[in-house]
Amino acid sequence: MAGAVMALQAHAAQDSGATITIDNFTFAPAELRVPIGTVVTWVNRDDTPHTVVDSHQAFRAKALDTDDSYSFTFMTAGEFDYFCSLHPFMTAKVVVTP
Ligand SMILES: [Cu+2]
Repeated sequence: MAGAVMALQAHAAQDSGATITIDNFTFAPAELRVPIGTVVTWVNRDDTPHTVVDSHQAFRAKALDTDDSYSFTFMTAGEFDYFCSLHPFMTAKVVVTP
């Protein structure tokens, strides 16, 4: 049991990924802080299609159906405001730290 827990922690330390869940017309977390080089994956858990569009065109996902996902690797520090182009009231932010 202890070995399994340690293996899981080792995997998490090597994995430079983060996940944002889309559900009930909401991005969660609303603000995600990650270091440069992180692969951020958005997963649509809603029963409605959503998109992920950066306000400054850094990235743009096509419409994601239920359980579809989209990944983007952040190679620049800064604040990335994004929204769903189908429901522009859905807004959130990724903060990339150097
Ligand atoms: Cu949407």
